[in-house]
Amino acid sequence: MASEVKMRVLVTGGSGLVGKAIEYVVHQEAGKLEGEEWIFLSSKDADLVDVVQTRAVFEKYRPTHVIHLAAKVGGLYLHMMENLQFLRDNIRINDNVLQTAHEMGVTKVVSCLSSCIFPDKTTYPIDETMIHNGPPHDSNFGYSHAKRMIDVQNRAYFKQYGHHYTAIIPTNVFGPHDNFSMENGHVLSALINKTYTAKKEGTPVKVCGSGAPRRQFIYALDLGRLILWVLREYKEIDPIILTVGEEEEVSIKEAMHMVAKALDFTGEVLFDTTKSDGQMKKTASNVKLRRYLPDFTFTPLEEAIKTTCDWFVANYDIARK
Ligand code: NAP
Ligand code: GFB
Repeated sequence: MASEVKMRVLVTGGSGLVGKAIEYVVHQEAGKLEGEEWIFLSSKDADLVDVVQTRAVFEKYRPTHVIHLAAKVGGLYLHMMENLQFLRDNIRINDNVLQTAHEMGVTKVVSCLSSCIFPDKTTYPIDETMIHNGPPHDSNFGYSHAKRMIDVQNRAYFKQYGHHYTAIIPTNVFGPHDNFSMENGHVLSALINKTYTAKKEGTPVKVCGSGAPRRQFIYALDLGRLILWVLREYKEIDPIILTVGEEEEVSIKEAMHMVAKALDFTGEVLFDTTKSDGQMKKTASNVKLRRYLPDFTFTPLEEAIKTTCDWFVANYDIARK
């Protein structure tokens, strides 16, 4: 007799950087418990901007739990060009997923915010209580406002229906299966592709901006492990920041050096100061996370960058770029 399904988890955005990391943790690190079913969606299964397709895919899989990652995503320079599309697509995707989850009786939803949605003018470190304290950085105001509304909507579902819909707030994520586009990707993936290409062609690497901005990077597999903990153990509606400690923050210049070392690149590195630096920093506190998980071990940044570079080189033909 088939065993009873206790939890059926639908992962929206399951084909992306974070979704693939969760899939790895679930299938390769024994993250899946007995009686669980995991479904990883891509936009080919359903365009979640469209409510009819969203309902159809929920009807098909009838999840009890949802990890909601699907979003229009991009690095600083794509945001600067397309704030309107980031706002509209993400508002629609998020409302379609949350409302359909509600209509179909989903027990728990874990959605994904981002540390770039916090107020631009703020004190540091930023913590979970500050999300709505002022306008976000102008470069990605569309995405930020759409993401902030997830937190508002989660609170409304709890107030009106007692639902346990919550959110996580990762800082900058990177790892295998990232989008390595030199134009539209996030900084580490773009720099990995630029450096690999520069080494092949014997040209300098062009880093955008001054190299002075600072970022807290979290490795996608560490994030995947933490998201499983949130799904199983985290009981709050209020969001939780998932990241390394403040002391792990590095400058873009330092990150570039780590990429160059990992790819054994000894050529020239140029800084194109005609390009925007974006937010100079958005240092986030992981004190709340540490209260829950004092012993969680993060992969050291240099080691995770090396693994990501090795993955990119080995999978160059299939990597998104
Ligand atoms: P990603 O690699 O670009 O993946 C995005 C995922 O969303 C893909 O699976 C994509 O499907 C799916 N998707 C996009 N538009 C869709 C649509 N209209 N309908 C259905 N699915 C759609 O992005 P990621 O870095 O994994 O991001 C995952 C989550 O983490 C997002 O919510 C993002 O805002 C958040 N986040 C990311 C970072 C970061 O640094 N990367 C930092 C903080 C928070 P296809 O593969 O079919 O296109
Ligand atoms: O990852 P990123 O694009 O996004 O990083 P944000 C931008 C920083 O890296 C800026 C520098 O300081 C850039 O000047 N940089 C240097 C580069 N070279 C490059 C390059 O080749 N490509 C890119 N992209 N940057 C994001 C939001 O902000 O925060 C995202 O836009 C996401 O949506 C992420 O939520 C967490 O960190 O500035």
